[in-house]
Amino acid sequence: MAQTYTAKDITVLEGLEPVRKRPGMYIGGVGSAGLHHLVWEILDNAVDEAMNGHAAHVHVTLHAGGSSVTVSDDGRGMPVDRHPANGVTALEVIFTRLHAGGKFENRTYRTAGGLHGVGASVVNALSQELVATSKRDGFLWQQTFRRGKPLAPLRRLRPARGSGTTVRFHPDPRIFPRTAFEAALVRERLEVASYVHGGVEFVFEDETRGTREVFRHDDGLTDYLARIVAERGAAPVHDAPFVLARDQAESGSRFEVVLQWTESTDEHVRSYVNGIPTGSGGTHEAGVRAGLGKAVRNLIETHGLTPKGLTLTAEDIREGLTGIISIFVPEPQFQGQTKDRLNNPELTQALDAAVRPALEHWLNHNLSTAEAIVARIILAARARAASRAAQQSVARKSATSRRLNLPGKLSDCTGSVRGDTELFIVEGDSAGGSAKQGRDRSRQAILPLRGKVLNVESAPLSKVLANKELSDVVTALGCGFGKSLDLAKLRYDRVIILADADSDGHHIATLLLTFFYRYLPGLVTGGKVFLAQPPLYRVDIGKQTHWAVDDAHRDRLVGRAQSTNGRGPKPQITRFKGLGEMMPKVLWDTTLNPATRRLLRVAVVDPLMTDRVIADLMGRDASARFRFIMDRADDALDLDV
Ligand code: 0RA
Repeated sequence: MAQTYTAKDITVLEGLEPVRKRPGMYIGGVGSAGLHHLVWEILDNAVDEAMNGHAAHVHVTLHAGGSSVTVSDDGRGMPVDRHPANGVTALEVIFTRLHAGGKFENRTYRTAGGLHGVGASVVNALSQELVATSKRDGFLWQQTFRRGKPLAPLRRLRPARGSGTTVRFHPDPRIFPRTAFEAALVRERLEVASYVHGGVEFVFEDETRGTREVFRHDDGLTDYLARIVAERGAAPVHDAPFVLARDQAESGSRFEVVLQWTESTDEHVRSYVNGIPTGSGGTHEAGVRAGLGKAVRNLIETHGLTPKGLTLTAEDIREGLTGIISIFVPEPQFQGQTKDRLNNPELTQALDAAVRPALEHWLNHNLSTAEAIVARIILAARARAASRAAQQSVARKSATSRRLNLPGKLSDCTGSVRGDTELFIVEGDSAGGSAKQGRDRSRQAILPLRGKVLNVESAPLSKVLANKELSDVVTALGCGFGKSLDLAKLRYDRVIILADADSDGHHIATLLLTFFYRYLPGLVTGGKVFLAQPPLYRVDIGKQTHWAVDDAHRDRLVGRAQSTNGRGPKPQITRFKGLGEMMPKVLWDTTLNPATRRLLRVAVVDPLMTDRVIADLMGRDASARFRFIMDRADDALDLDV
């Protein structure tokens, strides 16, 4: 028995000799990446068992000292039966025969062509010691190897319930200059695996630090997406993400795609192939992008949402998109210097063909979500148009000065109090004068604007950029605009439009809001824009003075005075012609003082509706305006002409 074993042993050693001679051919190198390949290789076997539904737990231990790892799973256990011809157990074959992996290791998906996916025998060949334990058929079975060579035949240890596989190994210091594993790398790999294989529990026990972490996400990629969106701090544009999972039995591949649009100005898509990140993307990402673009364009076309004069590019459609693509294929092909780009050509077509109809269907069945996404895309297109022009203008200006040149008309706050600062954009120079005198100069800045602001909705871009009043506003805000808008650079905590309480004032506020929404949308959606509420009437009742913001407010004040005072003093009502008439002290008391004033925060409740109303009311097409007015004619009760 021992004799026959020795004879067989020699052939086995011959089998693994090439691995020890040229380890780089099998694991890429003997540096840190090669060393960690050993863990990924053993881990992949356990994950595969879980992925196929046979195991629910994968447990990884980094042992004290850092140079030994144990991977165990509660799957079916490695087979221990003997091959009828040579009497060698299946377990021993798995660890001693160089093969491309596959049926013995039960692997469906190879993690990477050439590098990993070489099989447990390669890990065994490069390990000083490896102990394989299988629980199966009512017993615990174990075999120990040294540098790929069995120390003894497989031993039946003791009766045991259940099933599973445990592999512990120490990399060979004769092969690897450094044999200590990095806990952070292992941890990261397990965490990603817990999202990519939703429902499987991964435990990482790090004896080098005495920590134990459990990773488990029953909603897999959906959980991962929620985490990425939260981490990136980008508000989602819609609640539930788009989720697509497909099993393509005939090609042996399966994939999952989750997508969510956010307010972020960039696109963030992560992709994985067989659980391995594909940092440089590849054919799977290309397929998802193609299908997604077509689905969104079809939706926009079907519902007639295309804005006039605006072309939507593929980048506009994907601005703010956050997504994860995870695909499993039996024969992945990688390319690129770091081998992190998937190159299987058939996958582009397969993913395009799956994503397009599914996403289109989802959008059509979630119309409010679809509208929010389309509004986000239109916003991106407008910002891109603005930024292209802004870049040209910046290029022109940078020749003269690059530093922040605050407009001469701005009376900035002194900044003696940190935080909680406000910029008042004030209609007219005389009102600006009152505001300057009445303000709290430590935290309130005043920018007076002369006359009507340019209507950016119907003006060509060249005119918008050349406009002095608007460029003063942008300079004072300091946060850029268009695609280069950066709210973190905003110089104030609040931007407050202070215009007269009459129709001219409303018009000016509308023009400014149009400018903000089109060129600095983040300012509006970020809740930074407010409307001051200056009074329209002064109501004196005896010795008391009250301020009314509109007619209804005035009538309430008068009515209250008459009911409480009976035949008291007759209220004296003064209508302000404009803010300029107001004494600085009065302006402070009624409009500027944070303790007593009222502010309206500008919010966008329905982006698509907002886009349409601005386009209709402020755009060049007068018939849209006419329709809007006629539709609402019945609501206008008191036309004060
Ligand atoms: C081949 C056949 C069977 C199990 C496995 C391989 C197996 C391998 C590994 C590696 C790590 N964990 C594992 N778990 C299972 C058994 C097939 C059967 O029971 O019918």
